[in-house]
Order: sequence, then C-alpha cells, then structure tokens
Amino acid sequence: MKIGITCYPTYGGSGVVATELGLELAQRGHEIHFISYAQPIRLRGEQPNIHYHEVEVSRYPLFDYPPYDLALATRMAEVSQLYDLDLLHVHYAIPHSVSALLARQMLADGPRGRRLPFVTTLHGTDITLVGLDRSYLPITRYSIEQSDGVTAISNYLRERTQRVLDVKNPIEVIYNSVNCDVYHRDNKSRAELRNEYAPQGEHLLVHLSNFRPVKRLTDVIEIFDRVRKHVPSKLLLIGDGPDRSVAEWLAVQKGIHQDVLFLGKQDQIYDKVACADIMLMPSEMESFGLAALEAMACEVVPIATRVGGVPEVIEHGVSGFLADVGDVDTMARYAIELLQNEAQLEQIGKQARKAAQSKFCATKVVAEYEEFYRRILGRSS
Ligand code: GMT
Repeated sequence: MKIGITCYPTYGGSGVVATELGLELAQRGHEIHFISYAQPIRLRGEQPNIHYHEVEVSRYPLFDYPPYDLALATRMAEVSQLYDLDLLHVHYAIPHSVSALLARQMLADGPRGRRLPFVTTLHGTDITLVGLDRSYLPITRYSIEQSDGVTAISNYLRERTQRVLDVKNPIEVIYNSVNCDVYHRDNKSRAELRNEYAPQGEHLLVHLSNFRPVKRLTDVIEIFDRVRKHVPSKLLLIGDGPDRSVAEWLAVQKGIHQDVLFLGKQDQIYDKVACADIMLMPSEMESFGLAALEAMACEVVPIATRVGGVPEVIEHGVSGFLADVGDVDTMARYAIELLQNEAQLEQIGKQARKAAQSKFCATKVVAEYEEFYRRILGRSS
C-alpha cells in the first residue's frame, strides 16, 4: 500500500506512535509518505520506502495566525496525486483530520475525480482537552464523523469520545505498540550508563515526558525526594517543556538537585530508559501512557497513576504499580519497597516485558493497522 502519514513531528507520544508505525509499515514493504511541517523526531537519515514531504507555511505579514491546516490540506492533495497514495492516516484529530477531509474533497472534485480515504487516530488530548474547547469541538466532531475509519489508542479513549463528543462513526481500538527488539534490556549499555549516571551504585529512577502540567512533574520530584531518603538513588528526567523550571526550583529547594539529572530532549531514548530500575509516570491524565509501555519493554517497572487508559497498559501488582493522582506517598512507598527487594524488582520487570510482548508488540499491532487499512480500502473502492 502507499500510505500518507501526518502527525505532530515534535516531542509527544502521538508523533512517536505515528513515526514508529510508519517505520514498521515501510519494513513490511509499504511505501510511506510523511507529510508534516518538520521531519518527525524519530525519523533520521535515508530509509527504504520512507519519504518525507515538508509543508511550507507562508509567513505573509497579514497572517497573525499562519493557516497551517490549509497548507497541510494542499500538500496532502498534491502528494496523494503525485505518488498515487491509497490512503491518508492522520494522528491527532486537530487539525489533521480537517486537513485530510479537505484534501479528500479537493481530489474528489478534481479532474480525475478520485477518492482518497483517510483514517483518523485519536490520541487523547485531541479529545480530552482540545476537542472540548468550544472553538474546536464542532469541527473536531465533524472531521471524526467524516473519517473513513477512526481508531483510538485505548478503550478508555473510545468510550470517552463516544460519550463526550457523541460520535456515531464506529471507533476501533488499536493499542499503541512498542518494538520489543529495539526496546529491551542490554546489559552492556546498561552497565555503561549506570556507571555514568550512578557511579556510586545508586538506584536509578526515570521520567520521560514533555513536562506539561498534565504530567505533574513536581510530583516526580516529590516522589523522588521521599525515595532518596530511604534508598541511595538518582533521578533521570528525559524531555523538556513548560514545567521544567518549577521542577528545577523544587529540587533546589529540597536540596536534592545534584541527584536530579535533566537530560533534555533526546532523539533515541531506549538506552536511557532501559538503564533505570523504575519509571515514574504520575500524570493527571493519560489516554494510554506510551512512556510506561516503552519502560515495560525494557524491564523497567512503571509506577503510575490509575487514570484514563493506563490500567489497560499496566496491571497493578503484576506489570507495575498504580496509585491515585497526587498520592505521592503511596507511589514513593511502592518505589522504596521495590528498590529494597531486588528479587521483586527483577520479577515485576520481567512480567512487565512479558506483558509488553504479548499485548503491545509492534508486529501484532502493525498487522492490525494493515488489516484495518484493507477494510477501509475495500469499502472505498
Ligand atoms: O501527553 C502528551 O502530552 C502528548 C500526547 C500526544 O498526542 O502526543 O500524548 C497522548 O498520546 C500518546 C500516544 O498515543 C499517549 O500515550 C498519551 O497517553 C496521550 N496523552 C494524554 O492522554 C494526556
């Protein structure tokens, strides 16, 4: 198949999911065309079957708000025509599904009158936050209803979209996935990185996000502060975003800043995640929690909040631990107990990887997308 993929190319789970999906599909022989304003962060160098088409957004002085969605729709239609794409797959409804809808309409009304179906994958904040803003809600709902196929990354998100947006178009759940060959424990690189980050043999906790308020970065610091009082440990913070300075300030106030390592945004994160013992994900909301899944594949035990789709990813007490939002004492207690019991830490880590392999393995999930695309194409021809 020839598939156009659009996503937010910068730091964020939906862009990562879209890029990894495109890479897997390309490996399986499909021709993949990424259409976006920048090259997706995890897409580097020349790769077979992968093409990237940049969307140029005009900065004409009249435009206080450059109309990216229109430039995207135009590029989608051009690329689809030029490379004879079979379908478009957009990740994150706003504004991508609206642009895809316009592109489909342009091609249908064009000289060849061709039909270009599009699939929308809902990721979370496109529904739970942005989609509920009155200025976006009607158009978000409309573009979802108009999609030739809709998927959501968890049962939670499907139910929430149906309930809150009253969407009638069927929504299929296709979970996010992880490539367990890439995300795994590599003892050599793990030893090297632990030597670098924790030279006195301390335990390592890790957090990975875009540091937005929904991630509750200060809870990560609070949890770590409690853990550090009982177990010698260091905290790796991967990512960057609006809450970085408040977290830095809190770490300084608590006198623990020398043990909190801000690693910034990283292109490839698997080795840095895999060298840790525990991943902290105390988010206010997660429709899925991709970072936790990536940790699980690396045998790193996730301690997270019981919100949104997270319980579909982490089975409490089996593949990680769950607590209520803001309950930093309980999350710290789980971490301390695990770090003081190496056998349990190792056992839960292995169970976490097993869960990642059996339920969320990229090979299985990519096949589900292929099958979904075929069904959409069958219906559209
Ligand atoms: O959570 C974010 O800040 C980023 C956002 C995105 O769209 O990039 O993440 C959402 O999509 C991820 C990939 O499907 C999910 O793993 C996250 O749980 C989801 N975030 C929320 O629901 C808050």
